[in-house]
Amino acid sequence: MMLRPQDTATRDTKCLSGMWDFAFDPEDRGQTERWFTQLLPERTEMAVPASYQDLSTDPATRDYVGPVWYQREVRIPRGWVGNRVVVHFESATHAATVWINDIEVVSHVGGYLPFEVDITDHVRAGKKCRLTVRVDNRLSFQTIPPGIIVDSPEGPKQKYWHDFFNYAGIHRDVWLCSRPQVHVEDVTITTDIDGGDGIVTWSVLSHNADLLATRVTIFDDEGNVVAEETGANAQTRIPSVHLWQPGQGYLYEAEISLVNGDEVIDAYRQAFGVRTIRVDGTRLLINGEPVYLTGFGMHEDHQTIGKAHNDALMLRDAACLEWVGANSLRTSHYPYSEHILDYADRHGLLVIDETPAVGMNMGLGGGIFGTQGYTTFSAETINDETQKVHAQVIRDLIDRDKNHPSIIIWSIANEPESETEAAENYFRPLFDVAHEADPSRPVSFVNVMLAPFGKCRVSQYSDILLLNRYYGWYVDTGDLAAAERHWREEMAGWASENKPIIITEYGADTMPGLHQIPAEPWSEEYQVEVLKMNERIFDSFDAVIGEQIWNFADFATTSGTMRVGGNRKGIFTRDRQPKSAAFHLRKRWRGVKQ
Ligand code: BDP
Repeated sequence: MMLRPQDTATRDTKCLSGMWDFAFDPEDRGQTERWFTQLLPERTEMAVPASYQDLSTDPATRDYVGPVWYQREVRIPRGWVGNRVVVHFESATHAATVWINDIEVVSHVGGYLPFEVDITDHVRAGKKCRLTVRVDNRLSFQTIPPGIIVDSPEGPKQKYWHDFFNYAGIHRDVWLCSRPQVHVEDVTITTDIDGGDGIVTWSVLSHNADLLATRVTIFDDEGNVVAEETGANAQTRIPSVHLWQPGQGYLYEAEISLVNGDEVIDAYRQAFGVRTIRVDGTRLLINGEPVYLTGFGMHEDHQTIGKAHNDALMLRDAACLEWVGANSLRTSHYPYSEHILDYADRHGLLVIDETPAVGMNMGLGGGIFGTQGYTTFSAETINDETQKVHAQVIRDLIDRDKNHPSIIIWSIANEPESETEAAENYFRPLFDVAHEADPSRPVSFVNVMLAPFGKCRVSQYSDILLLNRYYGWYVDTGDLAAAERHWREEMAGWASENKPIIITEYGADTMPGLHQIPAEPWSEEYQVEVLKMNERIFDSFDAVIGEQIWNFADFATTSGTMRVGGNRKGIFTRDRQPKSAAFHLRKRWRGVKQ
């Protein structure tokens, strides 16, 4: 339950991004030595937002395991007297503790979702305060995603089972916000269609507003009022509604006001789109019409800034998506910056929104990551406590993202172990958690090749089948005839389930500039051949309603003999230039499939 920082008639924001003081704390002394009470010892400078790993040329920075400290001075604007003052973090990876002057005000675990705290009692309008944040990049079996720390003579090493670099730091903007003492705390908007009209239903939660009325005014995208209604839990009708459609992200805005007669005590604006989502047999219907998804699993990953959000780089990604004809993406393998979802809302991109539950499969990658020999689900590894954290991250994700029309499916995990009884017991309740938190969208998880058709015990709970398959790469490497035969056999099984199927990963590592005929793995030609082989299969099964290639762009990973400067399965390079496969896709996606 948390609204976004916003400037309205009753709310102000001040962005705290920029240069901060920064210090490593390899011996974890900062808390006992009370670093938050003073200027950080041995401090350097750090940019916020950014991952700190790639800003230095020192390997110790890149491989650092443990807490780091961020600090800056903040002046509370003098006009904020009488308001609540809140500090809001869009994300800090993976755990953070925050102090205002000498007082600890909040701790949060989970690297990809926002948190905030009301600091009114610790600050004064017009005066300065010291803001200190301890950010910890360590993963354990009780974090999502999981990892383990291995001690060594050189110091601790972080191991994990997911295939992207463990970037850390303050990755998104930090905000100082003001809001009235009496204020809106949460809003949930759902929509339906009745003939040509839109039905908009909302539920507004407020703090201390018992004596006030809740007024909801709905504006179209030119700012005209199209409906107005009073009530914290109410409904209204938009006559001749402009629907939110794939490729045409029409947005309305609801202004939620707490009013005392004519006086507006608090105002918050929530964008929304009017659209419906329904699964019907093997079809996914948006506004009653079947959709076919084209696009990618992506990463928040860029040169130098790592996992930080940057609007300019987002626009370049968006331009590449549009150029190649993608109408969808998956936020593999964690919740992305809300600004990406806003973009998707405005442009009608379809989003599969994923939790950070990745690398929960000890059958996979142990060889690559050098961490074999664990059991995925056990009292000592991924256990009941992890499951509680996982349930909470599902709730928090849905709470943050529920009002985005672009989100059409919740993915509760990527490629977990799913062929065992332990996996079934772990996941069954998590599907309920997601359905309870949001009855309006399909819930799924991404199935891995180790749990093929007939073996997977978790996909029975999915509303839509999301499959990752590397025929022609990790199996039948270089043998596309066998790959096609095996893939077709397996697909026939899944297609008999009478559920829609989206292939959420397929592809091949490709070194840009490596050319070979006949095509062999790693060449640009082979990547094209792998796509074509997959497409022949997708086009011959009616139940396949989407194709998302792995990956949109090359990205950073941990070191490994199968990773050449990171994962090279991108259709674009890490600096967002096309490989040959991009031209093939552009023809396919901008032609027949749309
Ligand atoms: C899948 C994972 C993805 C990896 C990909 C690969 O879901 O994170 O990057 O394979 O190996 O197992 O390229």
